[in-house]
Amino acid sequence: MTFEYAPAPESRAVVDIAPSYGLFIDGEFADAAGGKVFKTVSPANEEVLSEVAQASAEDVDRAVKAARKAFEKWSALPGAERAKYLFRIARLIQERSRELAVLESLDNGKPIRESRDSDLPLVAAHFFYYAGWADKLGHAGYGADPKPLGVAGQVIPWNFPLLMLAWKIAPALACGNTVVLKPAETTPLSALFFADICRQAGLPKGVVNILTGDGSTGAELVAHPDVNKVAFTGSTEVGKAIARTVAGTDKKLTLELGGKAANIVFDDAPIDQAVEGIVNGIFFNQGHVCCAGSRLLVQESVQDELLEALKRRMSTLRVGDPLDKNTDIGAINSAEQLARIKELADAGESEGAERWAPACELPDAGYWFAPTLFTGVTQAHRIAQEEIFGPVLSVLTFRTPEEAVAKANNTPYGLSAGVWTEKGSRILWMANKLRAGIVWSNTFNKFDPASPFGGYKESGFGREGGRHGLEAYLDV
Ligand code: TXE
Repeated sequence: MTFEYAPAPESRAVVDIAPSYGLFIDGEFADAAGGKVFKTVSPANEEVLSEVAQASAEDVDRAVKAARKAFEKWSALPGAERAKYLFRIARLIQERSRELAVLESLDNGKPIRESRDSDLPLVAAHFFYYAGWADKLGHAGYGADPKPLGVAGQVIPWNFPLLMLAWKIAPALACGNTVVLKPAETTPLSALFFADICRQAGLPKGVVNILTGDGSTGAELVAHPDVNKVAFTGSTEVGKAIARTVAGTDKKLTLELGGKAANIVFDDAPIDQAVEGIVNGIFFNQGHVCCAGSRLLVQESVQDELLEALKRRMSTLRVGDPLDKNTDIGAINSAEQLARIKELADAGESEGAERWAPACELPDAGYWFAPTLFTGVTQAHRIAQEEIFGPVLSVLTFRTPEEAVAKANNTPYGLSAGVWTEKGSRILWMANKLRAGIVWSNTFNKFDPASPFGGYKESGFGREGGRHGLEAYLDV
């Protein structure tokens, strides 16, 4: 099936993208020492968006020194003064959210409807929320006068570039730390735009430093001896490597890693509502979501009815131009990620699961993957165990709540889960039994800056968001 929809793209002319960007160190943009650069492309058509500096070890050192110097004054400011800067940043994000939403969709490939209606509002909300804490840290439950840790080295992924930046930077600054942040190599642009917002907000020099670069820059940053706190969101593999680097030092560490969430549907759940939740759970942001509901566990008695409704709904999803307001599923972020998704989907087929996708025409250029469903999946299949991080749903069945819990918990991960049932007592029972940091009921992918977020097992440790998120940036 092909879809015809009004071509009403949010114009790319909304945002000015410079042909090249430097590193943001000590309040100034500067070329990388050694002059290395890399290109960032739009995954929707492989167009080069800009050329960005690749930070070297020398740049990392310079940024950490700038952050260290800024820490003395920043940490000594009264909390209410730090709050003023954070409120100013939050308001500037709101004022410039149209530009930022377009930039994010161009660099990442996500639908403009999502960057405009989900990412950007949450980014601003995060800064507002933590601005509110800056002068109330003595009331956070960590003692009368908790102290900031110092310089935070933060490494973030490409799936929610600006939102992950907000999750990392807002609490760090509210608590009085200074920051050196490295965005992912495929999505550096919104972080550089944010650097400009920091300047516009009058943030003192060196409080926020942005180093673009690849994994080697991230590795230099987390290993730097003058970094006091490391915060990482990304793959479990790199998270483990970072944990090894940090082990034996006095750095504090929080890790937000992968997931393989179960979305569990009981036979008494309203089917239409559950279908919407399942679709949102796995196809939001092309499935590039650590808490994505990538395994559907459906009670056997409603399997046929649910799958029929789900396939009908999947057939209405529009895949295409991220800047088109009607698009539901945008581009896969990179050729590497597309290859990973393809490899796992092929493994699903070769291991014996049944593959289904609605007919949809994918653009010729760029990186695309149709929304895909696998039935007949067993717990041993790779697509039931490994994070695919793409628009691919694996369906398993269960008969009893106990079986649902056992299957849901049978992965190395423990980030999130969803429970669909009309029975309140069952929701509470399930929430206690599921080894997942977040359990949604009769909804999915709901976020709020006041709610702590984080996982069990190989999904990492530490919590971001809410009052609990302050603890990662304070000596208590
Ligand atoms: O992640 P990486 P990738 C999962 C998802 C995806 C897989 C690989 O399953 O398919 O990871 O994605 C920086 N020291 N998630 O390769 O490499 C890197 O430059 C320090 C889940 O993109 O972990 C980038 O800024 N930093 C996840 C960031 O780490 C290093 C989100 C993430 O990249 C480094 C992303 C090193 N040695 C992927 N090597 C989630 N939890 O949401 C790389 N980096």
